[in-house]
Amino acid sequence: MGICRLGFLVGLLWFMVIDRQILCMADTHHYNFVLQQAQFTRLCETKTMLTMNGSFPGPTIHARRGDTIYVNVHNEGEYGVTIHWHGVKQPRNPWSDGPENITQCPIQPGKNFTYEVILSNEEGTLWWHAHSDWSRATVHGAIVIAPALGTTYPFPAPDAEETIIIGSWFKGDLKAIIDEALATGEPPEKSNSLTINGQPGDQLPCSAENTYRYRVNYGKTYLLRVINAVMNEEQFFGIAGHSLTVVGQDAAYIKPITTNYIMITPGQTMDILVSANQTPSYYYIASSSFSDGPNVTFDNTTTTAILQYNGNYTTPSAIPLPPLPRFNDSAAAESYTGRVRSLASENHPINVPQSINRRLYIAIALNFLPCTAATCANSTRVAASMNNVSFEAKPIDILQAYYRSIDGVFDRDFPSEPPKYYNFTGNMTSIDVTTATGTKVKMLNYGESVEIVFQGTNLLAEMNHPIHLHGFSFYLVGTGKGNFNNVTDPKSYNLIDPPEINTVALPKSGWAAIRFIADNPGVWFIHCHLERHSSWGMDTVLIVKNGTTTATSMRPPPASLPSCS
Ligand SMILES: *[C@@H]1O[C@H](CO)[C@@H](O)[C@H](O)[C@H]1NC(C)=O
Ligand SMILES: *[C@@H]1O[C@H](CO)[C@@H](O)[C@H](O)[C@H]1NC(C)=O
Ligand SMILES: *[C@@H]1O[C@H](CO)[C@@H](O)[C@H](O)[C@H]1NC(C)=O
Ligand SMILES: *[C@@H]1O[C@H](CO)[C@@H](O)[C@H](O)[C@H]1NC(C)=O
Ligand SMILES: *[C@@H]1O[C@H](CO)[C@@H](O)[C@H](O)[C@H]1NC(C)=O
Ligand SMILES: *[C@@H]1O[C@H](CO)[C@@H](O)[C@H](O)[C@H]1NC(C)=O
Ligand SMILES: *[C@@H]1O[C@H](CO)[C@@H](O)[C@H](O)[C@H]1NC(C)=O
Ligand SMILES: *[C@@H]1O[C@H](CO)[C@@H](O)[C@H](O)[C@H]1NC(C)=O
Ligand SMILES: *[C@@H]1O[C@H](CO)[C@@H](O)[C@H](O)[C@H]1NC(C)=O
Ligand SMILES: *[C@@H]1O[C@H](CO)[C@@H](O)[C@H](O)[C@H]1NC(C)=O
Ligand SMILES: *[C@@H]1O[C@H](CO)[C@@H](O)[C@H](O)[C@H]1NC(C)=O
Ligand SMILES: *[C@@H]1O[C@H](CO)[C@@H](O)[C@H](O)[C@H]1NC(C)=O
Ligand SMILES: [Cu+2]
Repeated sequence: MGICRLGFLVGLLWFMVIDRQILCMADTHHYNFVLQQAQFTRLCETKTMLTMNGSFPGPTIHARRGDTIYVNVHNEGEYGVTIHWHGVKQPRNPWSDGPENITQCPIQPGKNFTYEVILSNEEGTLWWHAHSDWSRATVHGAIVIAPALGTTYPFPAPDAEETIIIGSWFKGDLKAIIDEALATGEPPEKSNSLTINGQPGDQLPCSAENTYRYRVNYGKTYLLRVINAVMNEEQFFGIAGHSLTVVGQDAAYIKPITTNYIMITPGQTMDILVSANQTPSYYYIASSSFSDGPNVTFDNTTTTAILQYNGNYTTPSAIPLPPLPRFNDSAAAESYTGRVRSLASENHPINVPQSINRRLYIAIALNFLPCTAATCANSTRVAASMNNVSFEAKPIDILQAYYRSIDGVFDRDFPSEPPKYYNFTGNMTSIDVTTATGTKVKMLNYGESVEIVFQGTNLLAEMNHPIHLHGFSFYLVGTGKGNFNNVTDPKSYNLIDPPEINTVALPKSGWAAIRFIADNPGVWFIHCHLERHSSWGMDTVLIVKNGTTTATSMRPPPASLPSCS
């Protein structure tokens, strides 16, 4: 029994005398995770791949709001891997955040590392995933965060709940795919199908028998925790014949949205209520890609699962599919995304910075660079950048280099605005498609109110990009099309109930403005969550300096961090 439960019993007594104050200390949980090779058969082929504990998706972590979770990760695989706890803010504790060579070096085969995953105000659904090369395709799982003891959901309690993870299936070996793409300078191959809870679904070859089925009872309501773990594609998702009531995103509650489909980017999570109120039968749960760039190769499969009512009825001869928007329907994606508002209630308040100390304007672009290695397929290679810097990882983590003042690992001059202004969303014929390269970080003072405007560009290919920030959630105060106008656009900001999220869908040739308080000292990665863009350098790092007290400073490193070879 945890301290929390003891506290709860005492609290119950107090409950009667003290104004509903249930004091409840956070609980701790311990998990053992083992990275290991395992065999899987999908799409008529068998392959051996890296997994957590032999399962795909990997094990679910359960906790309550405010708890701390210790996860000992033991690597029995063939190469070094790190794990990231996506959306967990990790106050003062970047040591356990996980991105490879940003906050730690990889856990090498035969070694282990215990992550201390510190929850604070996250409540709902998050996920964990490997954050080394492309291993996250097969190494990921859910983090389910229930309300703190003595509190409830801000909506009628569901009769049951389930985790729905949308993923990617590659027939080939993930490490070989990305290693080869980076060596040749060519775009990596696309996945062979999307999956729901590890299964392609019966629209795809050899997949009928194991299609994921979720059984429901007529008249009950279900909470679906939907996670997009896909590698390179944003998703449209829906359930035939059923409306979705979205109540949470990225582990923060939102004002309920009733819709027939969602658009969910890699990295995002959405909590959705579904009432089983239709004629008992079978209905497809389906997901297909939203990819609005010109001539972009993407996984165009539709993955399905079956929502299957319990009862005595004739098995339908045809199962209905939900009508999802077409793959390039930016308007459908943006209209769904534009509806999201924070719950912003008394029990779930928000704290949007109203005045700003620090402004960053970051242009996001795809580029070409000269390809000079012997392995290059062409004289150019595909690259990507933020503010005209294509990020390059180093063989030692930035956090350690910062903490131990090791010179020569990173530079502190990541630009606060694009080095050259041009019509970012216009005709690019005369714009230089190359980019600088480097390991540049942006330094922030503790406690600053930060606004970052991400600017999508039309360089090589305009498209929606899911931009993820580690160490924080942020308020999405505005989005728009075209070039950001720093005089007129802020006038339309939502400073009342903007969504509090950790991954923002930056509209195609548009902009997105986010705000947060830099109250988490540490080293925090920012990157596009389309894995190929991140691999090409669409990344940067924020370093938030210590405040003036211990409670506003980074914690010291744990005893046994993986060593850098
Ligand atoms: C993972 O496997 C290890 C070793 O078999 C086991 O001790 C641990 O409980 C498993 N973890 C989960 C979350 O299933
Ligand atoms: C984990 O690694 C530590 C050294 O960092 C070692 O002492 C310990 O035995 C390892 N635990 C397991 C389960 O391998
Ligand atoms: C897309 O590809 C086609 C055929 O290769 C080409 O004609 C067209 O210009 C391309 N469109 C863009 C926007 O790059
Ligand atoms: C998906 O794309 C492939 C080409 O990569 C094409 O042959 C196929 O018809 C497309 N399928 C669908 C359902 O659009
Ligand atoms: C199911 O319904 C059929 C016809 O409506 C009936 O014959 C059968 O006994 C029912 N089975 C059960 C298990 O209720
Ligand atoms: C989407 O793609 C189709 C071709 O597959 C094209 O006909 C249509 O114009 C495109 N729509 C938009 C909004 O680009
Ligand atoms: C690179 O070269 C290969 C053939 O070697 C060709 O098929 C491909 O289209 C080229 N890619 C680019 C981006 O030029
Ligand atoms: C990270 O550093 C290790 C050395 O500890 C190195 O082997 C690995 O290639 C580096 N990873 C990246 C992405 O640079
Ligand atoms: C930028 O380019 C777009 C698309 O061509 C155009 O509509 C817009 O007017 C241009 N903006 C400026 C300021 O030139
Ligand atoms: C883009 O600019 C080039 C030259 O600057 C011009 O030749 C071309 O017609 C323009 N394209 C569009 C779509 O405006
Ligand atoms: C607004 O944008 C212009 C360039 O368009 C830039 O020169 C100026 O510094 C910006 N002002 C602020 C407050 O960011
Ligand atoms: C920040 O504060 C921590 C704890 O007080 C201290 O160990 C560390 O040296 C300080 N500086 C940096 C750069 O982390
Ligand atoms: Cu991430």
